[in-house]
Amino acid sequence: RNITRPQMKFKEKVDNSNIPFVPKIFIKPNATKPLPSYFTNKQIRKERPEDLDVPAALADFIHQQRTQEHVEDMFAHPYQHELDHLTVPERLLSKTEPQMFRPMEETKCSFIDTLEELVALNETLCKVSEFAVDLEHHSYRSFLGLTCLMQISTREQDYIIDSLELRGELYLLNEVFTDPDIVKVFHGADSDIEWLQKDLGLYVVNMFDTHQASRALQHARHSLDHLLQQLCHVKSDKRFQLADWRIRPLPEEMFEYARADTHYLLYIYDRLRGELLDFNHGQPALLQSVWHKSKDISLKKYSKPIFTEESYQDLQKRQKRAFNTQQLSAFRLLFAWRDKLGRQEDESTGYVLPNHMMIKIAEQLPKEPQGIIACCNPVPPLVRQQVIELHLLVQQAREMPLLKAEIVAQTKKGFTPIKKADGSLFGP
Ligand code: U5P
Repeated sequence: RNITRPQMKFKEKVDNSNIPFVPKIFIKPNATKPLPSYFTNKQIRKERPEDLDVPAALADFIHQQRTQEHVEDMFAHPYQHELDHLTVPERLLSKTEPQMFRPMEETKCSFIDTLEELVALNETLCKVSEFAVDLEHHSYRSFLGLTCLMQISTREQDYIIDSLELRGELYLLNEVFTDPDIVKVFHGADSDIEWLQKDLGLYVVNMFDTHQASRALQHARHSLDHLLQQLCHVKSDKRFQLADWRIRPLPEEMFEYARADTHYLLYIYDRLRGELLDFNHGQPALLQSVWHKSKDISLKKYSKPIFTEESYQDLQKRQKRAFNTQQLSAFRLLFAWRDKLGRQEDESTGYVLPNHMMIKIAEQLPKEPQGIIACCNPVPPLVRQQVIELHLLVQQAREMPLLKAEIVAQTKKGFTPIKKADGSLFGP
């Protein structure tokens, strides 16, 4: 099935530049400290050099145009102050009777893909004291990834929000997401918090992470599946976890799967709060620690992958094999090529050229373009399209002089080093 790229319809183009991520926020509901002028003043924002290749340009830009204060504002967590001063109210630290979830069959589930529906949902959420949230994300056909769906459940109803369609409007939910009187329940929010910032400009104040609760309770396993089985006696299947969530209209099965992720979560939250209190004979210390851990996760800041000349090292260090000078050179060149093309075409680096193929090319240093193709199965479309360019990079790497020890090692494997006209030695 051919899925049209959702990025094509985004009103605000995706920013894959090497400029660090700046929060997408221009209104700050529930502020106890106002948003810095950088975000509210359109004029200042417009001056951002969107198309420049940084970090060099970023450095210039910082020096020329901004006071240090502006720069700190730009990269700070917009709700740092509110989160630092958040205290857990008494009612959330004391024992309450768990409220049973409603049977799935009797619960309404709305699909939200218009601004009107979103505004109505926001109104509904303003009136509740807690709701559950989860996201589905796609990371293969996009450089930075795409938040495709947001699931929300109240005690009454489930909602599935098309966060591709409403990408530019979902910031409206900051009104409830940052309201300290409304608890937002997540399971394993680490990635969710970053995705909310990256795609939707959303922040969370007053969050409870059931994954952190499960850890504090030293359960045998900390997955949502496990909690669903233990506490709700429902069998979940993770068949669609890695499905392509960009697909529209959303198939019935995926719709049902997505809603189950939040449908039971408020009940699980109730039960785990009870367990955390029981664990310490009614003392709230352990429960308090889960609120704190959850707050720390809310304080996480999304940061964009920034390319530097050293970026390749992380991946290279994870390899067991030792590259010689030429192989390492090829690896660096391929890594830089892949990063550049991924940003330009808005594709993941894994789509442009998967790690194992990149390593194979660097290792084998094919003499012919056909040899590069032979390292890849199946051949990624952009590799096929740019095989001449790739071949030039491999050739460039082959021109690097090998160290004496590397030549000796190669000779032992049956290769004969070649002496160049200038006397230096060449590998095979
Ligand atoms: N996800 C992964 N790998 C995993 C589990 C989840 O990439 O092993 C991503 C998927 O993109 C999925 C999203 O859409 O996390 C949310 O997962 P869940 O919270 O619905 O389980």
